[in-house]
Amino acid sequence: MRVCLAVFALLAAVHCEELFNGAQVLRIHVESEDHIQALKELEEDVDSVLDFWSHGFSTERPIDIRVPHTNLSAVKDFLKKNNVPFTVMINNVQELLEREKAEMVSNAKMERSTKSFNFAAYHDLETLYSFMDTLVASHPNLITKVHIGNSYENRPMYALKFSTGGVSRPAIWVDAGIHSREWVTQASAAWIANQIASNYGVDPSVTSLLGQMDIYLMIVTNPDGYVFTHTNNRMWRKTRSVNSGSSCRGVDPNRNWDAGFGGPGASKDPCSESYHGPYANSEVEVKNVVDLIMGHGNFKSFISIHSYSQLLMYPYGYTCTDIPDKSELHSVGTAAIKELTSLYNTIYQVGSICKIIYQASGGSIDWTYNIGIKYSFAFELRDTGYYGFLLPANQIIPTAEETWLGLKYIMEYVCNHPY
Ligand code: 0X9
Ligand code: ZN
Repeated sequence: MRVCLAVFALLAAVHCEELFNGAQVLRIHVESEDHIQALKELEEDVDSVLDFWSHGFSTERPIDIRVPHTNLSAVKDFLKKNNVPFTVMINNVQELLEREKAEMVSNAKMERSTKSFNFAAYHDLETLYSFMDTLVASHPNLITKVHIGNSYENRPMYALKFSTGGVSRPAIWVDAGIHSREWVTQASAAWIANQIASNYGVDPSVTSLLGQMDIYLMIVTNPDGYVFTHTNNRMWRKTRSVNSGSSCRGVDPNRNWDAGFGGPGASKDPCSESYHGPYANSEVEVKNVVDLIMGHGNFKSFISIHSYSQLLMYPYGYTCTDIPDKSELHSVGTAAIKELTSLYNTIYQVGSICKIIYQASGGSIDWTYNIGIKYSFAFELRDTGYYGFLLPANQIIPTAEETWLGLKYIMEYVCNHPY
């Protein structure tokens, strides 16, 4: 359901916000090939109405689907008729959204009066961007803001570059928020940026790491989508580009990289949440990162942060064929997760994208691996689906803290294993 407000200023503008009253998230437990067939039928019939929070079907993992109130009884009847077992994970999506919004409003008030940035809260793009400026201003010898280009809707895209000198030093890339609705990723990345800045010169391992390598951290990799999640639709995942010949907007920016582009695990339907786009790198947000990586030429590691599911993955996604470095990346991943889990006992799984979740083509880390960036990983942060993308803000800091331990392990390993 959409609610539109007419705003009369100098020009009349209409602002519509998507509401999710009575919408539920159903968790489906696929147990057989018949169940998979039934789900495929459901997906084909109503892909643009249902929102598959997990893409690709397997008996290994549950499948979470957001179902609008109006389709709820039909979908439940369909599942029952086909004997597909399911449970209700989120009873009323709108209720969670309203709680989240109320917290953001009261936090913003608090931040205005105390002139501070609260890491335990979600923020809009403007606030995240001004946080970046403040951080850069207070660490001018360590951090620079690199403008890597603009988004489709012309918003600047910034990476924070942590560097203690040198020319084109070996570097590590970390990005968050390429899927805009994965809010805990942008929020954790902000905390991590601050952590790197304040650990430099204090924590010997961070100090020595930055003595040898640079870190590039992009907190908001899909700024248009992120703004849209605040203004119009909290569930927006894709970019905001116009698709010619369709009224549906946006491309899945994690299906748009030049690795197995257009293959299995991506959709050719512009209305799908996993639409791969007209051609590889069609999305300027992807192209800007590709150009930065190619232009730099000395990235040794590329780490992409998503949510949710609590996974640490390595290539490939577009094929289930093992990569040549599988055993090394698997053991690095396993050791990284051991660090992560040690803090709050958050349980993670490690594996290749294709084997651990589903086949997904056109993903970022497959492309970086194929151009020679061996240490390519993707995280899926908390949780395992209780809140899914709507993780309460009081879990931001614990999520960021544990993720940092995993990340730091990978960074140190990369630093100690030059290639
Ligand atoms: O489907 C995806 O793109 C990722 N899952 S999510 O729920 N965050 O959308 C998994 C793919 C991971 N692959 C890469 N990051 N390359
Ligand atoms: Zn994602």
